[in-house]
Amino acid sequence: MNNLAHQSLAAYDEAKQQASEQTEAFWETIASQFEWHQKWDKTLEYDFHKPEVKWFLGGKVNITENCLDRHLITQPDQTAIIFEPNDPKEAAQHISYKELHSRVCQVANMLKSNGAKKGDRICLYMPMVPELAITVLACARIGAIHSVVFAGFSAAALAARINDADCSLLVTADGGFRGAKVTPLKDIADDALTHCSTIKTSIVLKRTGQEVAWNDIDVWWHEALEEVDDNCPAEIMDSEDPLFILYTSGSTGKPKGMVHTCGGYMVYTAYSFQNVFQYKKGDIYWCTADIGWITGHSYIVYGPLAVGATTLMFEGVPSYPTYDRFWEVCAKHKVNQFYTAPTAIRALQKYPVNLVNKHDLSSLKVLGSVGEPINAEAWHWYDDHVGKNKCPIVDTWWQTETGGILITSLAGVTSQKPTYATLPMPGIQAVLLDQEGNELAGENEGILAIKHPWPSIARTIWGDHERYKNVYFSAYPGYYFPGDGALRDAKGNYRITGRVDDVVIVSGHNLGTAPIENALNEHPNVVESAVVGFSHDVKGNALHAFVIVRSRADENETIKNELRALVAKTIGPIAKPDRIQVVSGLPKTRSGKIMRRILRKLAAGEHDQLGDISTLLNPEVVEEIKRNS
Ligand code: 7RM
Repeated sequence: MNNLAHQSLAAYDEAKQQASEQTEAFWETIASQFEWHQKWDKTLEYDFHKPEVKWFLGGKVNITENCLDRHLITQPDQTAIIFEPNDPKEAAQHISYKELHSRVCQVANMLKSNGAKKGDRICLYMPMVPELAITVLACARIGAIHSVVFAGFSAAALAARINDADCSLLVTADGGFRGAKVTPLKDIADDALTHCSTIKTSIVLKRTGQEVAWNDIDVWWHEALEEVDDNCPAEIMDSEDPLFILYTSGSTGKPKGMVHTCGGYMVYTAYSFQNVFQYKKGDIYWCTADIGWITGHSYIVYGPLAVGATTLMFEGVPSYPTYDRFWEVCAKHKVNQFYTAPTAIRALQKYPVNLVNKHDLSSLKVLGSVGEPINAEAWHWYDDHVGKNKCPIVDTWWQTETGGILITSLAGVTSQKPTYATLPMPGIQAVLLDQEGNELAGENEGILAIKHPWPSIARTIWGDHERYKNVYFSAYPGYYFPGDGALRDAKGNYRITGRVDDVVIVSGHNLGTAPIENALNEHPNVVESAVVGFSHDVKGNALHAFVIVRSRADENETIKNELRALVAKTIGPIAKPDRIQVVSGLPKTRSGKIMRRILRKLAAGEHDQLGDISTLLNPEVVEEIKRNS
């Protein structure tokens, strides 16, 4: 397994060269280090025009044998999962590989005895407890396709996802702890199920002990588990059989069920985990994401377990019981690699730095960032106060659709550059395109695209291959189009500048909203901003800027004039927003991404057409924006 790792710049350069000159041979070498029931007979078949991508064709594999069984021989007593509960007074749990294997097999048998079989879709609506990771793996064990729905989503969002994939089984819990709040998961699931006809059984884990209503289809987890043993041979899967569906929001309302498959996903998540974080045997690795997101799938569960790592799962939130919980947990478990999101860093940065400094963070070796561009201020705060300027920071760019990290530095191996994700991983052919789809050379700015498939690219959108083609392969034929813009320095380092599907045409000029936001954010009193277009009699479209200022006292005409001047100076007078609205927050998804679709509706005055806003992190700011517009 350690042959996956490039531990020096020379080894990295060599891998990169091989991966670009003999891409298939490169991935064959990596893939050979996993356990296959039968080796593949063709490495890659693809056509981005169709589009179709298949890796390791004819290979037979089960990802759980690679994440569990093979470690039983080499390190049965090694901790696989450390569980840190929401309440710091509740004891942490350490689950060894041996125990995890046994519990996964038991749950797999429980799913089977409740009717699940290979190819069935199973919806998981659960809190961040070990049983969630165990159920994910149990599905994979029996070849059932898991669809994890983040436990912060509403009944309507859950029902839509269950129905889209015709799930036959639901696994949920009575409730979930998150900070001072208790989420009534079973109540929400019951509500959702009144709109779903395909669910035959709902298995309910007892977590909070709260009272719940009981229906004919409900089964208690602990009772069902008593009926089964832990002997469950792994289902032999084809490389290209679906492993899971994970929904991601699209620019239209309906979520896209991205489909990932067994072989390629396994190979790429393990390879990227090993190399990006430079994990060493015995290290404690912590990714603060929720398993409801792709980051949790790839870099809490599958990637780390595939390489035999110890992965920490945290049930709570960074602010509970106090704003130093992250640092307290790092010190308590002697975390070596810490991977979080810029939105969390920015939130914690507002509190006295003593909250960081009072904890012993000397175990930290590597810091990671994911989910959105990391601004310079947050990058340096993270570097200075958390990493004490001795931990490399990996700024990892990737998507639900890419399955794994595509652009990043490798911790301590390749150079970092603040606010830059830096270089494409070996085997990843990133390019910059202009609006017409011509490749741009050298130092430049443009639309990010990927030229050649990598093993963990999503294969389709569940039930809608046409949409998969339209969204990712039609704008620039022959390329995978992720929807992000980027700039590239003379050394080939990429800085992701933001989404490019938010282009507004003002008086015939194409304006990316991301560079305008960057200009607004340069103002010392601006914390964050979002710019959207609205229709305008004369210009066709005009710009509406939503701006969060450092202090409400800064809200006056002077700052608005300064902001207009700043945009005019940085981009040009044409980019000056017609409207600048000071707000206390921006509507965000639970993973911290600004919901521009909602801001566009607000800017257009279409207050009644916002759709379901209950899945937002902060639905209350929408009300505030409405009141003040
Ligand atoms: C992993 C994840 C994907 C979108 C992507 C970008 C943005 C993610 C970075 C980033 C700048 C980064 N999956 N994004 N990572 N932007 N730098 N390091 O977040 O499907 O939920 O979102 O997130 O816009 O297209 S995701």
